[in-house]
Amino acid sequence: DDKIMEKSIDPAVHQMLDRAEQLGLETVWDRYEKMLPECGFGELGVCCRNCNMGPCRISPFEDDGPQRGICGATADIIVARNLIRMIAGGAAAHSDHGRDLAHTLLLTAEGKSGGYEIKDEAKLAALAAEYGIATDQRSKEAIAEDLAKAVYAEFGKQEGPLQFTRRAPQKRVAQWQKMGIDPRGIDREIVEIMHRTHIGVDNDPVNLILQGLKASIADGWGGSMVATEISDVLFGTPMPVKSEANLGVLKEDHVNIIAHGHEPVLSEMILAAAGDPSLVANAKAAGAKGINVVGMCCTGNEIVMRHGIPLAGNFMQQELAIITGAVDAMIVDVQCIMPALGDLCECFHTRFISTSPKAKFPGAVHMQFSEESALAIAKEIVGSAVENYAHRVPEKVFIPADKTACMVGFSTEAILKALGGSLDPLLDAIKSGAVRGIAGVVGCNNPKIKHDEGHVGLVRHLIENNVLVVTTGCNAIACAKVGLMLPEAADDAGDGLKGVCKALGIPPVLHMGSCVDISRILSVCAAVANALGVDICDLPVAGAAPEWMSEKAVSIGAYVVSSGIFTVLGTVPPVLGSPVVTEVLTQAANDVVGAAFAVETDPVKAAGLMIDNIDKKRQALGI
Ligand code: NFS
Ligand code: SF4
Repeated sequence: DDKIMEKSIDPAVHQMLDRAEQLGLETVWDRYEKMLPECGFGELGVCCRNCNMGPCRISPFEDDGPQRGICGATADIIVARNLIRMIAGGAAAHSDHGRDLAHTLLLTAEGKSGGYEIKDEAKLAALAAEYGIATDQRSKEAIAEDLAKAVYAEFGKQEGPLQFTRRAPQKRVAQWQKMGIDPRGIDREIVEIMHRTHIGVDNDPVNLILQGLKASIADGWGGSMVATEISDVLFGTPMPVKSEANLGVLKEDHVNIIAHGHEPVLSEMILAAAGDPSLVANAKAAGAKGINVVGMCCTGNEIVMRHGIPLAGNFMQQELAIITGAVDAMIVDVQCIMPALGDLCECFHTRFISTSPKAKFPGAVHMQFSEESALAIAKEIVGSAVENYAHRVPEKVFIPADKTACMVGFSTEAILKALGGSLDPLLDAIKSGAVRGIAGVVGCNNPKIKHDEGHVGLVRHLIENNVLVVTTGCNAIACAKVGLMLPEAADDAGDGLKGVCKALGIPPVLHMGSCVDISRILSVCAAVANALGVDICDLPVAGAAPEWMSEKAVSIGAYVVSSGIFTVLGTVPPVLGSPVVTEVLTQAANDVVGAAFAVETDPVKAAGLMIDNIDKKRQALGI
């Protein structure tokens, strides 16, 4: 019906929402509607619970209601504090993910991990060189041990700099230093946000925001970059690979396992375990044709990039996957996993399995994962899924047919390879105008926006206007589902971009990975800027998060802008209650970091803002 059609552009979602309605099941869209109208104070960012004299909230009407919190905090102070606490949450999530990878690398180097190996020695050597670690005549384990310890130390450092920040052009680093936002230790910057936002500490909105930017840089050029680079060392650097995306990748006649969450440390082992001959034999003995592992959200991005494992869907589809009745196990680790899954799994045979000591869920069976005995535990988990296949209720199974082919795996290294080994062909295409510029389009889904419409509408408009799109996260999954990640999609692009894509055999929308892999986008931008002898803020590039919702996305937005890249947000951040914070983010940031935010909920208009910015940069470069 019409109401369902309004919720998403995805036909698989329409069918599943229809199915949910028939079965009387509630989803994120229903809960969103029940929540309306959402709290106006919260929307403006003017409520504070940072101490127990409150909670306080500032009235948006100057002549009616309190204009200060009980401690005297103004709307500007409260909004700034709340915003940077969001950055702290996001930076902590990404960075703790990075820390887990460093830990796994260390265990692997010491021979203590239960099944991991060092898969990319070239990357190991390159990173070792970056850290000044000797590689001559040394075993990969010895090099990896030094690298893991050096990377581990980045988190607890008291004084900077963070090594990977030095990939940024010198001008950028100098600007960060001038503004006092060149991060020291990753953890230190996050802790300092929590300190400064405690009652009675930092009460200057601009000073607060600067600390937010500093912590966000420690995320993008620190924790996230660590997560990406060490994942590549352990699991291999992604190279182009074909796969499929959408709920149709579930198979009626297979044991279906969804790996959902974020850290490849778990999903890589689940994949390894699913290939175990005795488990496959068990699946067959139970009447299944085999074991079908598929991915969801960023874990999905990690394993599709490295192994071509299909993507079941993005954030808003996690409940719908359960409603297919065909999922034998939903295996999760951390981040973006809805606590609603527990109740929903109880309506089906699906086993909801949590694995991280950091993330337990109502209704989940907890099978704690540990790196030391990774493969053994992964086999137990997969075994539990296989055993559960027998409990599947055939009448409850409904899998939409929709799935779309995609080509993914465009790491920085893969892009260089596609270009023939150097950035020159890309730079030439940008100079000639065939490629007008590059846009990073990333981020979540959010029921405030018609599912995937923000993503796809924006990306289509960009490529039609010859802007090459690089993407990660749930945007990448949205693009994969509509076929934008096929070389043939070049036909949907403007003539210039189309020609370049056809010549190189690449799609106009390049899948660069999970959200921590936005660090890959930063590395590419840094390399391009360094090749041209300019700063990142001089490049014809722009960023967007059309349907963002998470604190991680706030940190991402902050570090992308801090890196000098103009960024458009498609959902309104909770800052409009503060004129000062709004002005700083949308205007003054230009003077501080050479870029700023814009908010535009209309995807075509948002693309227009990005294109205008790209054109301005081209003009300034004289191209
Ligand atoms: Ni990113 Fe990935 Fe998706 Fe948003 Fe969540 S899965 S880390 S936060 S919802 S893009
Ligand atoms: Fe209210 Fe100030 Fe306490 Fe916040 S810190 S709850 S504004 S008194």
